[in-house]
Amino acid sequence: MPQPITLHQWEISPFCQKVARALRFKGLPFEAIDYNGLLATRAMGLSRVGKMPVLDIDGLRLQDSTRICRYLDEHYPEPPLFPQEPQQRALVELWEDWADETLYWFEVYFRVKDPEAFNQAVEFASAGRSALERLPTRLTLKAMLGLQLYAQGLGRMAPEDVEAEFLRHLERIESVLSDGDWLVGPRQTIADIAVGSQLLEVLRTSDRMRPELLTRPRLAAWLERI
Ligand SMILES: N[C@@H](CCC(=O)N[C@@H](CS)C(=O)NCC(=O)O)C(=O)O
Repeated sequence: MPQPITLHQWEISPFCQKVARALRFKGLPFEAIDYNGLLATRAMGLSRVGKMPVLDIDGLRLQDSTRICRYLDEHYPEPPLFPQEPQQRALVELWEDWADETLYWFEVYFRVKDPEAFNQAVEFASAGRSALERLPTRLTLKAMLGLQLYAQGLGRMAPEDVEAEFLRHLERIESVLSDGDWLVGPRQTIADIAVGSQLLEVLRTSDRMRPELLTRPRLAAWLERI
């Protein structure tokens, strides 16, 4: 009998959403466990790295969305997340890495710097837990994300410069989509899922950036498809 698949997650994490989308793309049923409120401390013990997502599958415990998606493609090949053709595969992997390592920080930036978006993040991260856990959750999120943003560099930039860089990224995606429905090749790949998971979270939380995402017609239609 196949073992159940368990996704350990924070609902607001674009990396956890990326894995959930990849599992749905493959038609693999899974259970998601949220580590909201003070349960977040337990998430640290799930893997050596301490970050989420973590996936339990086939008797293994995997950490890191990129490694998880690669595993899924190797063991559950249909439909493929990565193209077979080496050049296309390299492009897909570059998009995925760019989404995870660059675009992610803009998502964090808009979440932390916009008070409404931050309140919403605290609500999501406290769902299902005692009201007493809301304040420590708020303080931890603020300190952790604020510190990471500062260390990464975006947290020290002028807001108008961060926004201008983000809009340039959106323009690039809009340009690439003039060539077809998906970022690389004729089919949806992990490139679309990784980039889309970051941008869909910005769309959900940032009142300020939402119009920028929705007024670029090819980008808006592509987000709809994801
Ligand atoms: N490269 C990792 C990044 C995962 C990641 O940064 N997850 C965040 C949540 S969005 C996290 O667990 N942060 C807690 C920490 O940095 O300790 C992946 O793709 O899974």
